[in-house]
Parts: sequence; structure tokens; C-alpha cells
Amino acid sequence: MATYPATSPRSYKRHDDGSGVGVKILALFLGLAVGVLVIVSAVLIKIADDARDDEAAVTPPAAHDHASHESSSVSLPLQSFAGVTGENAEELAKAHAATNAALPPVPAGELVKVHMTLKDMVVEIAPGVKYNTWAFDGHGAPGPVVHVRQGQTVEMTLTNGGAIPHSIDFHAARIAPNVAFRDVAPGESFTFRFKATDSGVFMYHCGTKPVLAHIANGMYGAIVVDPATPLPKADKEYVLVASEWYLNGDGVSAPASLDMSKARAMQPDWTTFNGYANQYVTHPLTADPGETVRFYVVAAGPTLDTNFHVVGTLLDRAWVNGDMSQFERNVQTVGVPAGGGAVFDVKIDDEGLYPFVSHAFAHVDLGQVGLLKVGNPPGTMSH
Ligand SMILES: [Cu+2]
Repeated sequence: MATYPATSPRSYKRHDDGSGVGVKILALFLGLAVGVLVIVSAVLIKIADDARDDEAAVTPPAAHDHASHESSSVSLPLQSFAGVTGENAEELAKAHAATNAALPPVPAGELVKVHMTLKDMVVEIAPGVKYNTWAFDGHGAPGPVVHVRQGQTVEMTLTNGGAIPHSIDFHAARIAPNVAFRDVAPGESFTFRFKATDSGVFMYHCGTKPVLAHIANGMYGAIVVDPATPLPKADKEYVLVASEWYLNGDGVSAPASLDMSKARAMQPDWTTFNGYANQYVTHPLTADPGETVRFYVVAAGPTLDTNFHVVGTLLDRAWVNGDMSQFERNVQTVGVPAGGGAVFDVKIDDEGLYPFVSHAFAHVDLGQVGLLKVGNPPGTMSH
């Protein structure tokens, strides 16, 4: 009995009275039945599996469960247009008039009136590379440099000549932003005033949502507020606004617009000083040997910092974070955070070509580099 546990007691009992042959036939029959059952089960499992596969092939993953939907929404790699220029890039770069980096003078009087008329326009951001910007003052990014003295009042009028609402946010202002930095509808103008109570070099930008898009489309600039007690004398003063561009096309065959996915992913195609890649490599900023050169640097972003460094010298004075009340001496590289500014003096005695860069070198590769040409050195920069 113990040797036939699979046999039902009733069946076993029925054949228990018969010969051993009956028991063997029964065992053979049961063995065959078990084998058939195993085969039938395997076939059924296979059919069920195939059915699931077929369903998956025609049904969106979201229909199955949320987790599989999440994993299926991961984007493909973002296409980069880094380094893609028009043909004859060198000639195009030479033909492009570099943005005047010289700090404009402080207007006289206690009230400084600034009027910017926003325009939607195509600008060149690298040789042969066109981009659809929202330009604060009708000439592309960055907007004009505003230069005042501590204690003066700025009266800012923004006229919106574009297609959607815009605004202007001054980091130099202590003012209720919901009032002063409000959206200005297309075709309208808005004026507000603030007193420049704090010295420094500050960013201004459009603060209309999504701010990432408005800054990435070129809506930024610098305001320099001289301290009431002047800084040490400088012979040359240059303003550099660092920023990055995110393109949805190469900009060569047709003007590119913003690729918001790349802006979110912080994957720029170009990074620039004053809006155009490498423009001061082709058209260097200049100084005479022994002159003190002052750089006002703003990192407009929209997202990335700038690590300011001048190759071949040290920053003799560095007003870190634009705090004009104190400076650091003889430093190599100073980080300028996105949305921040800083001031740097260099005094170079030896004639030569001195690159100024963001020492985060991907930025150099993408165009955030220029040359300070001291004196009239022969030749060009070889590296
Ligand atoms: Cu805007």
C-alpha cells in the first residue's frame, strides 16, 4: 500500500482483491494520465505566455501599470549642435561686429532714465548660427549695460514690442517684485523706479514664467552700480555677460529656437561672453602693457555658473560676488554663480595674448573664451 501513494484508497481497495497484474495495469494507466496532464499544462502555460506577449505588442505600457509607463517616458539622447557653424566660419566670425564690451559712462543727475523696447528678432550667436531671440533692446542678447552710481535712482520703462508678456527684474533693486517686475502685455509699456542703494555688478532679466525659457531666449543683461566711494582707478573697463544657448536646430539652415528639454537638461550647444561664441578671440579686447583692466562679469545662465580665469596672470583684485566693500588679492579663478556677478582687476606688464575663460572647460569648448591683447604682440594665440 505504501508503495502506491498516488492510488486512491477506493481504487486500490477495488483492485486489492484481484491479481498483481491488475495493480500493474492500474499503475501504468495512472502514470500515463499524469504524463498527459503534465504535457497539457505545459501547452496551456505556453499559450498564456504567447497571449501576454501579443497584448504587450499592441497595448501602450501605461495600460499595464504606472511603473512601466514611467520607464518608457525616458527621452532619447538630446541632439547636440555644438560646434556646428556656417561654412567659412573664420570669415563669418571676422565679419561679425563684436559686441562693444566697454563699460558706458554713468549718466549725470540723480535720476537715470532707462527705456528698453523688447523685440522678437533673429540674431547671430556663432559664425553663421542664427537664433530667434526675445531681445530687451532691439539688438540681441545681452541687453544694454546699465551703469549708475550708488544713490542714483533708476527709472526703468519697458515697452513690450514682442508677441507675449514680458517683464524686467533687477537684482540691484530692493522693491516688491509683484509690483515692479510685473508682466507687461504686448504693445504696452510699464515704468517703475528704484534707488540704487547697493553697489556691485548685478544681473537683470525677464522674470516672466517660465523664466528658464525667457532667459534662455536672451532676456538678460548687466547693471553696474559704482560705489559711492570709487574703486581704485582702472584704465580699461569691460563688461562680460556669460550665458548659454540651447538650440532646437543647427541655426545654419534656418534660425534655431529654444529646445526646452536641453535647457532643462543643462546641455547647451553654445556658451558665450556677450552673446556670441568666441567673438573676443576674433576681435580681442585690448590694453596697453602696465594698464589696469577691470572686468565686470555677470553669469546670466540661465543655469550654468562661470569660473572666471585669465590665462597667464592672476586676478590682482577680485570683488567676489560683486561686493565692492572688499576684495581678495591674487587669486587664480573665481566662481560667478548663475544670477550673480563679480569684478576683477588684472594688471599685465608683458605684451601678449591673454585668454579669459570660464575654467569649466566645456564652456571654453562651447565658445565662452576671449582674448585680452596686451600691447601689439606678433602672431596669434596657438592654443
Ligand atoms: Cu520675457
